Amino acid sequence: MADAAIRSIVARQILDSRGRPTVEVDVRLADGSFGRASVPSGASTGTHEAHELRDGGSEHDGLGVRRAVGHVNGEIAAALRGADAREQRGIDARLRQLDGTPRLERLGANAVLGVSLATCRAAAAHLRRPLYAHLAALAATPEITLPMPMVNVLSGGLHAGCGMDVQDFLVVPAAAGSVAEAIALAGRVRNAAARLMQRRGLVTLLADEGGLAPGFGTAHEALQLMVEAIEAAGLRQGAEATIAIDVAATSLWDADASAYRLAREGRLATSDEMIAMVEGWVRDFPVVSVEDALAEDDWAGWQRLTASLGHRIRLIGDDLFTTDLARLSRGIDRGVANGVLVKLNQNGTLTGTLEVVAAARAAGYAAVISARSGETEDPFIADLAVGTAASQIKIGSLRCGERLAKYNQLLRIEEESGAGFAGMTAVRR
Ligand code: 2PG
Ligand code: MG
Repeated sequence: MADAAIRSIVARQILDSRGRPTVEVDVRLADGSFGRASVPSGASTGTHEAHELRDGGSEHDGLGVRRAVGHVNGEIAAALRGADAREQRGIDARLRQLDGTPRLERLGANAVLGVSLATCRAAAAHLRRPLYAHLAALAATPEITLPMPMVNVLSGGLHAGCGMDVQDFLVVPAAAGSVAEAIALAGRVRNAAARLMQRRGLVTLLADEGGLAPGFGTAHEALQLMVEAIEAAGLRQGAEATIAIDVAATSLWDADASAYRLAREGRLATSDEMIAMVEGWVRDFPVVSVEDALAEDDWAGWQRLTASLGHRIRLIGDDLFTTDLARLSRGIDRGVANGVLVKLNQNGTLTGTLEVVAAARAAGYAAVISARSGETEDPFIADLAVGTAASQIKIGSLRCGERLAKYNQLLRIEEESGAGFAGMTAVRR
């Protein structure tokens, strides 16, 4: 067996940050090199995502992943034994072929992705390269950079029980000259927001991504608090700290009513009313980026939204594109959005994800690497963001071990790689 040949693949069921089962995979090569990776899971998911295989039944409320684990330990391990771990493209193609369905429904995208990522780590160990450097080689990235973090401050939607209609309000620390500075500035804003909430008698317990959940009735109130927090942190809004929003509008879409249901506001909204609402935010607040302002299949609305605001702010497609090359290509052809949210488990393989980043770059779309609301302590996406020179990264708030694992990895990479910081260049239009 050649040194980089896969000797063994072992999967197990572990828990994610919501205490739900997920897949962890260990890959060992002939020379002893080792790679381990685990798979995240979303709450506000898109219909077109790769398939997460769950067991059903009563254990773990039906959310067990023992079948996916079984597929790794059985069929996948047998098929990949002896394969060269450095050949990521070939490994991922083999995994897709083995599954045989477009959305990895048979083996489970959670099984396939775990193997794909653990193999990449094992290959990096074999090559004695940091993971980000191996990823840069796989992605043929001309020059690696550190991404601008967009840090969650206020949470609603499916990430916070007492939900606001809109899912995420994030701070983008424009004045930062490095990741370390960005984290420090964002931390100041987040802490200021918590103090302002406490002063108003609001509970400051944490939502799924470590953000605060004030449960406001309108986005306007949340944006007002964001601006107050920025100023209380001693920063000038717009110049030194800006705001990003993830509406996660797919979860607001009410198919029966054929409209967006803003439950907290107590009204239904058409696509054009949603667009008008976003236009108002951009007019009144230092908003530089809005994700999923409309639902995953509202292509006509997305076209109008992009025509109205695409030249002023980043419009990012998450559930819209689901890190899928065909859907992103369709968006690029139709002039829809100008950025793509990149989530490994929406795609199902590393190679497929890198293809999406490459297509985005070729079209001048921003690539924003993102965590899921259900995460593990695996920091893979920090290395992915650097290795692909992604302009932004979205990890959640500066709380919770599964989030800090990624922020801390960015800090380590910044120190050891000497790579430059992307800053606001790709965030601002
Ligand atoms: C999103 C993500 C992360 P989830 O909507 O962008 O915030 O949420 O993982 O629940 O899809
Ligand atoms: Mg989103």
